[in-house]
Amino acid sequence: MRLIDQIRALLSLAPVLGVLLFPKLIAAQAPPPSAPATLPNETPAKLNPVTDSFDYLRREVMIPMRDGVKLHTVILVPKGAKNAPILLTRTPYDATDLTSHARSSHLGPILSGYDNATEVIVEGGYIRVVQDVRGKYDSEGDYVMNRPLRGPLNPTLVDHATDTYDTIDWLVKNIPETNGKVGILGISYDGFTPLMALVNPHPALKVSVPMNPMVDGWMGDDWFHYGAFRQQNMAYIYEQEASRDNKAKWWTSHFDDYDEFMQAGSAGELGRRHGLEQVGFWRKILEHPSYDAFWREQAVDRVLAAQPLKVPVMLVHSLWDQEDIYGAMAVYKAIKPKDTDNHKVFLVLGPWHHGQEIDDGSTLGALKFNSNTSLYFLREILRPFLDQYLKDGAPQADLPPVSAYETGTNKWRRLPAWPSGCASGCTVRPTPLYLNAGLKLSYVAPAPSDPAFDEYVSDPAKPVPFRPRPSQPMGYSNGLTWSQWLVDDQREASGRPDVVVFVSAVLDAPVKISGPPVANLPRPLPREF
Ligand code: PG9
Repeated sequence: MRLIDQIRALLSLAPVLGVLLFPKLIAAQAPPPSAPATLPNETPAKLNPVTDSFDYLRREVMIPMRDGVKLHTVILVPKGAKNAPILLTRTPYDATDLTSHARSSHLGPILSGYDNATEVIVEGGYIRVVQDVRGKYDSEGDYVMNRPLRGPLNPTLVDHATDTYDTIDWLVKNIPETNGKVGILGISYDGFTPLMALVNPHPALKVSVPMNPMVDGWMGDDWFHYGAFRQQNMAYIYEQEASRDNKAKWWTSHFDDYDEFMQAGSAGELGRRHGLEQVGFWRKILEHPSYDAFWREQAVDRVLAAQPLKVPVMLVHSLWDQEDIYGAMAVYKAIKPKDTDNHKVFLVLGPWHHGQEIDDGSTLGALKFNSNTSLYFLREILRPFLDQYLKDGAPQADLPPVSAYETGTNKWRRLPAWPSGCASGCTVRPTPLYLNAGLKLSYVAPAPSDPAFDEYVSDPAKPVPFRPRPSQPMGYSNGLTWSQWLVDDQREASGRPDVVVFVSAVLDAPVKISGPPVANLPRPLPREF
């Protein structure tokens, strides 16, 4: 074999020879197969939050109810608090989220937003407690929409009244910084739970503030308005019940909700296309379209009318409440007669949309008020009202039975009762307004010779939308104006041939309309075709 061939043969054996002759050298260059490469994990096995700089303490506990179910409860204690009262909210809308609105070492920013009346809580030095109701988010148990009281609609041993009692009992025994006094407050669904708390209340419950509460879902709160089903709530029902943490989201096939509903043809069909019959409350809606025992027996105004009034209540109502315009006034009518000494039932009527009382109350749509009506409510009405019942030694609040904001004059009125269309001591006389011939609105009743009716053709295939299209979904974010629809400019609809508009003569003096308007509409006379 030539020398060059011998050299080539050796070189071809080099890798093998290398391993045989210099195993250590090879080994040093690459780890043996048994020891995989590692790079230390930079995430600690358990992070210990450092909150020395915080002005509050955060505790999260699972409070056991009488049936053993534990409810997730967030407790926020101002640092250094002693003998501090507790303000409790019980919510189906995620206690963790409601107490984490900002990443802050200060109590105010993390509370800002829904339900919290932050100014009152923080400036008042209250201990803030927010709890996931049974069956939602981090609480255990089963969820039932607006869980009825124990009884014909709820055969179990537990309801929101018992869960509130058990929660308060635990709080006053396990929060050393408290003075043992508890107030409960909240908006909407979270305004429904403060009403449930009034049934067999815990002795430590000293005050309840239901704001824009859900009271009767068929008559006028959320689900129906006097029987007219509010289809836009289908998304809420789906998201609120399809999963414990609301992660299952509703979807739509049209930008304009009007098209979505018209294309489906009916709410039932739209529900079927979303699989909505899988959630219990939708099945109950389908089973109970009329005002039957299912709705009557859980109507909170009826429930409370049958209960003794043991705890002072401040009902907060928004004059333009686009979601629960019925509830607060219905409860006021039901329980006010029990308040014989005028010291237990208070009512606030503000120029707000749903929940605006804890937001900016300077304007509503095109309406401009001369001040931030919400801040006035929080500081001059709610704060003294809560303090007097919850803070040791706090003064008696100088509050009238009814605080009503009078739009137009932009004044808060102190009234003895509601409605009170005139000074105290007089009887309230409603002023009739008549629909006259020629589409005239008048204080004068139509003459017998006037035509008996006006008429127009209404095409069910072209229903009149309650808002200008494109019909936006419900919601408070992304620029949606859902909250303002009760103050929309409706001139666009008034031009439709299937919309009749009655117009008064030009007003020659200011007109004040207060109290609940009552519409007496004769049964429509169907035309024989
Ligand atoms: N009352 C509000 C609501 C309930 C049900 C459907 C839609 C809205 C609320 O609790 O926010």
